[in-house]
This record gives sequence, C-alpha cells and structure tokens, in this order.
Amino acid sequence: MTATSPKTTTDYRAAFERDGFFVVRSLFDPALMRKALAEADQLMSDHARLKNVKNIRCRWQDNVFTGECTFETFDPVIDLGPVCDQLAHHPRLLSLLATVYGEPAHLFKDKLIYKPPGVKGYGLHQDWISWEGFPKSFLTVLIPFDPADRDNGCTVVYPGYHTAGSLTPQDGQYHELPADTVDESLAEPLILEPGDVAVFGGFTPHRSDPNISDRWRRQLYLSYNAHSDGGDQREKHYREFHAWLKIKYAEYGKTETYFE
Ligand SMILES: O=C(O)CCC(=O)C(=O)O
Repeated sequence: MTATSPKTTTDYRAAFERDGFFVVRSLFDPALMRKALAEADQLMSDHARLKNVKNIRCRWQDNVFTGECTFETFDPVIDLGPVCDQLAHHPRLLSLLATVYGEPAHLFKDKLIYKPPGVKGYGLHQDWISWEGFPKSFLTVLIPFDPADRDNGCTVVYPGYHTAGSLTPQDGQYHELPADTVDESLAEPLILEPGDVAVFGGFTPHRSDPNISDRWRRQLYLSYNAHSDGGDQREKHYREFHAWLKIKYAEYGKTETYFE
C-alpha cells in the first residue's frame, strides 16, 4: 500500500483528507476478531429463516462460476449480532473517527458482507447518493473477519478522486462509474488481516473483483457521519433506504418484499 502508512492520529486525518482513505493495522485484538468470526457463522445458522430473497435485510449476488443467486449480506446487522454492535461502538474506533472528523461520529449504517467463494464483486462506485440530507461526511470503516486479498476479492479504493465530490448524476439513483473514471495504476487493494481496519470516504471510488478463491471474505462495513452533519440519523436512513429498496425491487418485478 503506497498512498498511506500513517503513524499518528493526526496523520490519519491528513491521509484521509489527501487520499480519501487510510488503513490502521491491528486496531482490534485477535480475541475480539475471533468472537466476531464466530458470530458471523452463528448468524448464518441462527437466522437461516431471514435468508429470503424477499427480505430486504438480505443482499444476494450471483456466483460467477455457477450463476447461482447466493446470499451475501445482512444489512443492517448490529441488531442481530452483539459483537458487530460492540465493534460499531468500540471506544478505540470512535476515538479514531473523532480525530478524523474533529468531532464525534454517529453510526449511520452497518452491513456484514459474507462474500463466499465464487461470488461476484461490485462495480466501481461512490457510496454517497444524492438523497435529501444524505451526509457529505459519510465514511465507511471496513473491518475484515477473514484475511482479505486480491484472490478473495478485497475492496479496491482509488485515492485522490474524493476531492471532486459526486462523479455521477445527482438524481437520487445509484450509479456505477465508468471504469475509465479512474487511473487503474492508482488502485489500492485493501489487503487486510483481522484486527486491521480501512476507512474510506463516501466520495472515494471503490470496487471489488469476484471471490475466485476457496475462502470466504467476511467483512463488516460500518458507515458513520459527523455529529454536525445531521447527528444520529441511523433510523431515518434505514426508513428511507427500505422505502427506496422496495421501489427498486418492484421496478424489477420483485413485489411483496418485507423487512425482518
Ligand atoms: O464488497 C465489497 O468489496 C464492496 C461493497 C461495497 O462497495 C458496498 O457495499 O457499497
């Protein structure tokens, strides 16, 4: 990783402003990460009932080898998993984010992406979406439960582009970015070990390749906003997100969706 290797909290803020992302090594203890991995497995078995294509808590992706539509994500997850909740509110993480923002952070969104072997990745995009009041300070903390590398489709970020703001039409829709929006030679694959975290902004272009390994790539994606940028708005976000998802699914012919 070339763009950043900050050593102090002040450096993290500077790296975030300059590159739109940074990585912190060994923020969390191995014991906590073992509990997180065990919880991810437990959630899959305890909540098998939730894994329904009509349940908008769940996200699905195709397997690139078999074409099978495969369960991939719980969004949200902290109401199901106490260890995920603990990570989302961990004092060490909140203190890091307060340094980045220069003020307290509020949790905005939380999802656990399982990305089993064979599952497709995500096209190039920015997370920020032009919904009324969507916080410009939105950032995401990526917490790997498994080692993440190129083979299992780690998230790849592109430094520097965040300063241009939104690079897509601001029409309230999700848009992928054309691949030539970014210079591929600047790609920074987030190669991480459990305990590490990566932080990237809502305007930082990112994507991921399919998982072509025989290993899972379980990662918690926690998104936050700065206190002065709307305060605590997680509930409001999920209300809006669910209403938007239901409309999107209906447009593709998937009706009678529900949240459980
Ligand atoms: O799974 C990944 O690597 C990226 C996921 C992502 O970009 C998203 O959920 O918005």
